[in-house]
Amino acid sequence: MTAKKSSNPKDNENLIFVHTADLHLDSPFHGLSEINPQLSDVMTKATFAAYNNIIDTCIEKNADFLLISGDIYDSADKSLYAQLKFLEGLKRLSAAGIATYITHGNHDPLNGWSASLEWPDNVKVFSGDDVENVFVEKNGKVVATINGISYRTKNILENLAKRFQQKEPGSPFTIGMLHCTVGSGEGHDPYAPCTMQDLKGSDYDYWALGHIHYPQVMTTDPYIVYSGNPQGRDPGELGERGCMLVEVNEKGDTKVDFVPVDSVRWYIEEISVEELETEADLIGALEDKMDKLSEIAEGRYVICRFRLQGRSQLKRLLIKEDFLNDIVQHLRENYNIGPGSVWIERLKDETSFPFERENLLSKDNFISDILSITDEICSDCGDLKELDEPLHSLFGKGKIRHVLRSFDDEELVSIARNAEELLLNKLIPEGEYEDN
Ligand SMILES: [Mn+2]
Repeated sequence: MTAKKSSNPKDNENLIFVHTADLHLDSPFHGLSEINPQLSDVMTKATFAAYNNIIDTCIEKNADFLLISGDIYDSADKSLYAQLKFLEGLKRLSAAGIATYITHGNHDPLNGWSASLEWPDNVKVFSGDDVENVFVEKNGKVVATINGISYRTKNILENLAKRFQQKEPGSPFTIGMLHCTVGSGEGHDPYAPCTMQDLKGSDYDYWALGHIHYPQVMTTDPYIVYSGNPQGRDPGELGERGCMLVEVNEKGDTKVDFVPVDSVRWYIEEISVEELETEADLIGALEDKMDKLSEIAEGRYVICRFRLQGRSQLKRLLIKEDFLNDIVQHLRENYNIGPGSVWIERLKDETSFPFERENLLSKDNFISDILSITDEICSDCGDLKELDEPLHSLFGKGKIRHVLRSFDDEELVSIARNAEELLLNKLIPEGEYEDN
């Protein structure tokens, strides 16, 4: 880092900034448009709505600047519409005297297509050649320094964290901006992989990271923070989403607050059917959960996947053709598009009959034979492969073979277990569930 006379944030005014990343503007949404065109429209606009809420937050909180740590756009060949919307937000910030600092990530590398748009003067896009260092001045004093680097191309596998120079003693509040994978980064492509120690070693005060979509403050000394993406886009991006509001006082004490900015929220909820006996009980339980979600989401749109779990006689109803579909259709018809309403994305049956398997297995009869055979099949790869053969003659034909590859072991085990359940249901009369 270039040596330059440093100073702390000025006495009576704190340094305030907002950190975001992974806006993924104009992310495509599939599957909803035919079932619910209105909600599909809300989803299509949701990434832009979240971005606008971030701009509003910056203006309301009188922030000094906004940091965007990569993946502004969803694809390298970003749409012109997304770029124009993005520019609108930057202009609003600029008019409020708020600067924006941008690093690009794997979804929007510098070598992708960009329209010839002119950014406002106080927008800084970090280069992809090397780490750049910018000083932030406030009332004639340097109050912060920001270091960052963009992705030149998508596949950056270099540990970019090692390129950042160490903070020199006496430097002002120092920020690093990077789109990277800290640690294992489970479920994410390992772009710009680095360790927590790489980041700590630079002695910075705040690492504004992008790439991992789940918001998290990894450590507070120093602050190593993923803001997460400000709008969840599918059931893999659950719960509240937002940006980080950071305030640093004259002593350098730092406060980081998560500010939700999402307009549509995704949930996956488990419902136990153990205490439920009738279809009315089940619908009641679903409606209760939907009311609770609507409350938690504070007026946002909610999309939820329900997973039914546990052992219950209700299973006899759940396996009836179209039983679950009818419930979903009924609850969806009661859905009124509007903030606070809950849309059921899927209702998944993961329940089982109320048999005590261990108990049945301990006996010496036809049923215990069936259970032992299933156990044998499930524990032996060779037996599982044999199971695949007859299934393949069903699914390996015609057009379906283009979409359905052969089953993996996990799927075969689940097919065998389901078959066992159906057999037991046929073999054990309803009244005798409890006695077995
Ligand atoms: Mn991303």
